[in-house]
Amino acid sequence: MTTTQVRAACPLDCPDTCALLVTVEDGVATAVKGDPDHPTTAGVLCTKVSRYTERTYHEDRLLYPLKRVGKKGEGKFQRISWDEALDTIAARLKPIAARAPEAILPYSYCGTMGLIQGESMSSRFFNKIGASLLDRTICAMAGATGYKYTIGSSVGTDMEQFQSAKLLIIWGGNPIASNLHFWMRAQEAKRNGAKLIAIDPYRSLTAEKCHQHIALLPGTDSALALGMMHVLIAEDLLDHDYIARYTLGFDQLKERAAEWTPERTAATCGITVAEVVELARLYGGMAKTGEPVAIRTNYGVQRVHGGGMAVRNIACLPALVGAWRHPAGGVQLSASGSFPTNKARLQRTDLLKKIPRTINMSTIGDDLLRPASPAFGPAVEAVIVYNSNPVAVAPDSDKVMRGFLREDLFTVVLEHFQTDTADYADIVLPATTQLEHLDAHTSYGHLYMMANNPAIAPIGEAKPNTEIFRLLAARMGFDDDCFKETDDQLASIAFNAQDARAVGFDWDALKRQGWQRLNMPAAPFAQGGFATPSGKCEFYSAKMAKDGLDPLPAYVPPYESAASNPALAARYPLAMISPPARNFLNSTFVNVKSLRATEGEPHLDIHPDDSAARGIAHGDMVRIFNDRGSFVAKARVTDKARAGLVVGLSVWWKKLATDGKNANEVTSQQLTDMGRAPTFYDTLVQVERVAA
Ligand SMILES: Nc1nc2c(c(=O)[nH]1)N[C@H]1C(S)=C(S)[C@@H](COP(=O)(O)OP(=O)(O)OC[C@H]3O[C@@H](n4cnc5c(=O)[nH]c(N)nc54)[C@H](O)[C@@H]3O)O[C@H]1N2
Ligand SMILES: Nc1nc2c(c(=O)[nH]1)N[C@H]1C(S)=C(S)[C@@H](COP(=O)(O)OP(=O)(O)OC[C@H]3O[C@@H](n4cnc5c(=O)[nH]c(N)nc54)[C@H](O)[C@@H]3O)O[C@H]1N2
Ligand SMILES: [Mo]
Repeated sequence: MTTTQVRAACPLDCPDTCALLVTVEDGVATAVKGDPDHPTTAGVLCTKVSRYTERTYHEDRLLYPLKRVGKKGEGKFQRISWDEALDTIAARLKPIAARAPEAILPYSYCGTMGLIQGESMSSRFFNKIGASLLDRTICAMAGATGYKYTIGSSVGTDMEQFQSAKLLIIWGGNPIASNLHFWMRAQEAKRNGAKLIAIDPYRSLTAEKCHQHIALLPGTDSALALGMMHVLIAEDLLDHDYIARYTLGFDQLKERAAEWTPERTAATCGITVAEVVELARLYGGMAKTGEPVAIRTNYGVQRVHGGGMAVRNIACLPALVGAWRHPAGGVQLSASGSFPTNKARLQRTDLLKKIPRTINMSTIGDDLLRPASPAFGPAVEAVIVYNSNPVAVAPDSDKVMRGFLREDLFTVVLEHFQTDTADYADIVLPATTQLEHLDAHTSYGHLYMMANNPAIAPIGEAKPNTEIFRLLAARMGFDDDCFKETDDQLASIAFNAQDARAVGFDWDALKRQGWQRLNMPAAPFAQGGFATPSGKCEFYSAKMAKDGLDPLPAYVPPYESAASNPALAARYPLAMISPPARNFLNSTFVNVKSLRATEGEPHLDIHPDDSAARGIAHGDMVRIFNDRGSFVAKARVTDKARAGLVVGLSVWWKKLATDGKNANEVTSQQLTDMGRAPTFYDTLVQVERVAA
């Protein structure tokens, strides 16, 4: 028997981007372990990825191209050859491409975060056609935009420093589930005497383990940050030197923050005055004595109307107290802006003859149903889905489903499994998993460039996304050289070796080593250097004013809450959030039996007061509904959900739920204040017991 160890990287949409060691015995991957030498992975993997071979060799893997023989959504398919699949697709796309190329739409997200199997050959293909561009907003765009206005780019506290913080505010994140290696460092900080505070409407696994949990109303984080600013300024818990040198607009901010008394803040957030005041005193007070105070904010705060503003306001706090002076101080939302990637070269944006229209992936429900019009352009006639499962994950799911049901829509899905979305495809193409293909990775949680070597041969007739788009390009008659580049050639230009941060990047070396740290300073903004127009942390943003936004930190209330929409709340009195379940990665892994067994079935966490008022007992099946739709789940009566809030951990495969539906039946297509992103956690519902 020959046994080898292959260096790989986790492809999942998670900040941790772990370095993997894959054991291969006689061509079969038998184990996936975390690389003990990689500083952030430290030999530890989450349960999901330690089961990655179970997913790769799953009996339901798609092994051959398929064509649909039943009705859309029914899930009846028949095996066909690659030739037939590619010919069918090219025959359908060619006339559309000649007549109205924007009627062709790619739909993809982060099933893999790889630079190569993500958007490289696929973008070249769609750019050559002149297809509609896809605005990839579904996850992080609100927060990224708010952060950018304030800090300049997605650069923040280095995750390798958090263990030295003395105060750690975990703001809108559940790292035990979704950022495990940060949590390991948070625990180290705790052992070293740090205080941990969670700000989250739900007592998540993480909030449960922090010293303090502030359970504010969803969508009110921007108000809490303003209230903290009020106290920091009123009690002079400020770093005047840092403010004078490295920030812009303090005087205007002071006026704005004056409006946010602790009383007003507490009333808006649904918490106590003491919680507001003590949080600010602790944060400012510790910073004043030179202790590192850090904020790990995450995407949970920005899936609401004011999501951009929430992140912006939070991102102002470290500059007020000078927390950036310390490597373990500051704030991290995402590290993605640290990486000098060569996206334009990988994606060949120069192939575009003109700039096509852009379709927002977060409103795919409406846009698939939209007829041609001068404002919209042609109706969507063909959609090619890869690295994503929109029928399960996109908001306002009934509309998404109705869009994909359109008889005149030609749908191709590249997948590992027959997902909810694949059920609506005309042609399904089997794609390789991370163990079967090559890739290069950035991270949004740490600062290492990563390489993924293929460990095993493709299973069945599966092919990498890149190869599928190469073959499609040939069928379409595209003979540009860029469609002949191999995955290795693509990976060799993934990072810009001329950039000081990636100096010495060499693909062959990276493949051998698995990972290489970027050259980044330990404390990125100790001496300012923000990538904003002024080079400062912008409390006042002229760019925001130009973009039609309030140039100062402000409070943008939720679309759907008791305070902002009492008429709606009279009918649908409960706020619903649907954050990630620990054993799934969005909708990935829901079909892996051992992981689904741990999550059990779709649940709804509901406070005892709210369940009692509705005659709901623990374990009852309940229907969660609003004007957009409904889904069924099993009630868990628990005070983990504050009164007035219900929580349905997500994202379930619809077809694995008893009613064939999931939480996105009730979420809306309303967009955030910045970044045109979805508002999954800005949803009012009513809940009722389902008759047995
Ligand atoms: N196990 C697992 N890991 C994942 C994922 C997964 O599905 N499963 N998904 C990955 C992806 S794509 C992403 S984007 C990240 C997401 O990462 P995060 O956004 O950090 O997601 P969670 O860790 O679930 O944390 C969200 C938390 O925000 C809380 N929350 C909801 N609304 C509000 C609010 O208005 N204010 C505040 N303060 N908190 C709120 C929720 O209760 C939840 O505990 O995780 C990634 N990692
Ligand atoms: N209600 C609710 N909805 C949500 C969220 C929420 O918190 N609540 N979170 C939102 C967030 S943060 C995000 S990021 C989105 C995520 O939405 P998606 O990006 O759609 O993520 P997944 O559901 O994991 O689906 C990814 C799919 O890509 C496939 N895939 C993986 N690797 C490859 C590959 O190499 N090739 C091909 N062809 N396919 C591959 C997987 O099999 C999987 O089916 O969901 C959003 N939806
Ligand atoms: Mo995400």
